[in-house]
Amino acid sequence: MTIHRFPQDFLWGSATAAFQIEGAALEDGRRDSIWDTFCRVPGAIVNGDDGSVACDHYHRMPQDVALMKELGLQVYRFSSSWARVRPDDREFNPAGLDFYSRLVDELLGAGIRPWITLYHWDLPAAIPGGWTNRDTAHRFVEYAEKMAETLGDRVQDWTTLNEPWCSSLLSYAGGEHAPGHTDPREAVAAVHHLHLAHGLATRRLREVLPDDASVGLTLNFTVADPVDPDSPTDREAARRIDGLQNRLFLDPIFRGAYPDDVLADLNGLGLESHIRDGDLETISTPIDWLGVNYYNGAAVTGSPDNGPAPSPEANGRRVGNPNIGSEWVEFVPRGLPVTDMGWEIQPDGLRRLLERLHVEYTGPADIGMYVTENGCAMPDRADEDGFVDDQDRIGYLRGHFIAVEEAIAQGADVRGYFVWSLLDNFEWAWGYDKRFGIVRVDYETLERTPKASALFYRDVIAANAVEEE
Ligand code: PNW
Repeated sequence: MTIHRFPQDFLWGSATAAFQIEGAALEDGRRDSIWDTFCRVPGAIVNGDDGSVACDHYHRMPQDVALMKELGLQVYRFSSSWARVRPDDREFNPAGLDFYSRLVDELLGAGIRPWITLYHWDLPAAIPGGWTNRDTAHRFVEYAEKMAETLGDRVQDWTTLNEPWCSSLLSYAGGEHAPGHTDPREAVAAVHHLHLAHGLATRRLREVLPDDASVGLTLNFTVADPVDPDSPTDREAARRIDGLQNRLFLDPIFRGAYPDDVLADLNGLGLESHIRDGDLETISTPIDWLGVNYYNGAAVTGSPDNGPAPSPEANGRRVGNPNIGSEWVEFVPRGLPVTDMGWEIQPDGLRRLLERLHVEYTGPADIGMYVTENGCAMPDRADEDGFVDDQDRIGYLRGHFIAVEEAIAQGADVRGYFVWSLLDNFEWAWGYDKRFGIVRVDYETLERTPKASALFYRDVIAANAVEEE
């Protein structure tokens, strides 16, 4: 039997996000985020679900941290809710700041390293124009500074943004995420202003935080393979998706420039009109690590001659297409097994992604990577005790752990892994219908029950190794 061993100082953890688990949406001074208002749009969220209670983590935080300790987690990736910390975009909310301060103390008391993300999508609804407004980047810096002043003495690792692709293209062109717009011009404005927010905040965090603090950001990646590698159209489809979903976010940060081919694909949407002198210098402020979120593989085909593809159906609702300028690209199922999201399970895509990022981006920048999210939704099959024997999730995780180890063996500098997610939680447009947790949440009683995958993960962490099946 082959055993894959990880480097001695490899960090094992799990991840969540504020809006997806906290609940207490209007308690202790919190006010609406764009996700609270989006949840009230009829048809926006499956079953009309919202985040008002979620996993009730806001009230159950100490027990949740105790659970993390039982599972042997070494690091916990969470996000702070901007809408809780600065509810009306005016005064900071002491009760909101206090919640994160207590969470950090609880984690440190349990011997778990806190890993904070400042923006995991719950923008205060009070901010006019959202990310189409350049000023939002400056509001973000003020919030980031306040968080650093409050937690900088105890939190070492800081993430500016989670998945700006989602908060720009999927939110302002795709319409699937808040604020649910379908305007490609708004989407490119959001891309640039999110980049700017990241760069400005990175600079400010470095001024406020102690010297040994680390600052990075998390991107989501699509490994797009051409359906037929010999077909120029399929290769062109793959280039476009790689450009729009990966390089549009990597290149400004690592190379201080938007990729020319992507600008050409987006021609006419006005991305360049938002760039001011010095912006790209700000955006390319060096970071200490790159967070990599990977869930699935994808195969692409299509032809521009067929014109833009019709808008996809999401949750039975007509929405826009996030692949602006490349709407004709089609994603084709390859017959691989899929998760409950319908996403193709392809661990090898993660290995290839990490190796490529190391060679093209993080290696030259002399920084490491963390897999900040990886995991899968699987159907709920609880027995009468609430236990889920999720062998399918164990198989998914095992395959991806091995992929990470193989990438490390090939020279990729990967320093940690966070499973998404600790708990079943509010899966955005899919509400509570999709379950990503290694711990089951009973949404009637809010009881937590570790699934078989949580016990498997505990053993992997303890061994710092995983066996091939
Ligand atoms: C990420 N897509 O979201 C987020 O960071 C998590 O909050 C989320 O729960 C997790 O992945 C699982 O979905 C994404 O449509 C949501 O391509 C949607 C997409 C990608 C990432």
